[in-house]
Amino acid sequence: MNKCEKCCILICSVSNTFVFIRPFCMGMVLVYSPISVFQLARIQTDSVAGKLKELYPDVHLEIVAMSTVGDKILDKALSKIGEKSLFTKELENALERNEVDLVVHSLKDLPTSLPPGFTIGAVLKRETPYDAVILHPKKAGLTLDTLPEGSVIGTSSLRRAAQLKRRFPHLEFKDIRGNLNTRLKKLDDHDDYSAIILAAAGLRRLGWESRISQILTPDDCMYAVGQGALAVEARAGDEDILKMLSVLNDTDTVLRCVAERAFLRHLASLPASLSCALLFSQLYLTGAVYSLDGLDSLKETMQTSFTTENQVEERVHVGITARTVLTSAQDAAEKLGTDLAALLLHKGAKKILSVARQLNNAR
Ligand code: DPM
Repeated sequence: MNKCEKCCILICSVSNTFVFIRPFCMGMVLVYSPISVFQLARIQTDSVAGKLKELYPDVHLEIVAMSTVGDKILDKALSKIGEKSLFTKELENALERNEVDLVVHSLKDLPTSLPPGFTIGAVLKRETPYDAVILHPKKAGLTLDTLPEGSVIGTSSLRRAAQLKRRFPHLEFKDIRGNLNTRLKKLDDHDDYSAIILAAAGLRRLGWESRISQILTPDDCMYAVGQGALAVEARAGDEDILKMLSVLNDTDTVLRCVAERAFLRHLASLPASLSCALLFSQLYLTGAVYSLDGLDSLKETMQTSFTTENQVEERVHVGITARTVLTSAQDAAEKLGTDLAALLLHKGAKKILSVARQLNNAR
């Protein structure tokens, strides 16, 4: 089957699973049964595909599922796997071989530096970046504050456990593995956990919003870099595809995520978390690092303002090529993230992070 120059393929991934979408020229008939290994990955792919179809009605899409090395390590917490590229390598290989043209990811699962030859061509409008509490049905009506002493909360995120331990010292935190469906089942079918913590965005996309009993604001738990935003990866030299993708960019989300990813890249950290707001051309970034026991922490806030200088250049910021967003604003956002990380490092973040790293390796 010939592929039109302007046609492309999307791959979608969320932590464990990846789905490809292949758009073909108008008039080409496709018979393909999409396999959805992981429901959330498929939903995210469909949403990006839907937007592309609206913008480019002549493009036909095909969805293919693919699993990766990371996919097969189900018995390990993400924090222990450490290497985010385990979830992206096979997909990038497929991109490189021109078998596919686009990959849809949860931005927070993408490393802050991509391998040469790849770029994030679009960052879509962020859903809520906050974490959410899902209670065991028997605990209905309670909150993290009112759950009894010693209640067990399930999370494999060091970031969540470190912050929540500090904020709610009467609770215990235990690992919980598997994809979101498995975790909900583990919560509901047994009495091991009183509640679990998951990203509100993932729950919303899956249509499980009704299970959210509490949204954690940054005072309780700051979120992960890029949480809630979808990113589309492509070949860095693929002009046609990058042009197609650029219209999907959401300016606010791009600027916030550039600052967040610059912060993480400079910190190269474990439980780094943050909150970020963009108001009237002012970008505010609060970043923090926590020790795993939740006892030690450092938190700082910085802000920057954007000039309105009308300059859009081809430049990559922390792996993102956002052609529709002012370069000067992206430069300022990247500098804000780097400066905030440098400030935390100057104040002693390194010590907290190296202890956190050792403790995590020993777990
Ligand atoms: C990353 C973390 C987790 C995911 C670590 C963190 C949670 C790991 C776990 C980097 N990726 O947040 O501190 O609980 O074992 C992931 C989810 C989503 C994307 C699920 C979730 C959906 C939300 C989104 C896993 N990746 O965080 O509950 O698209 O941002």
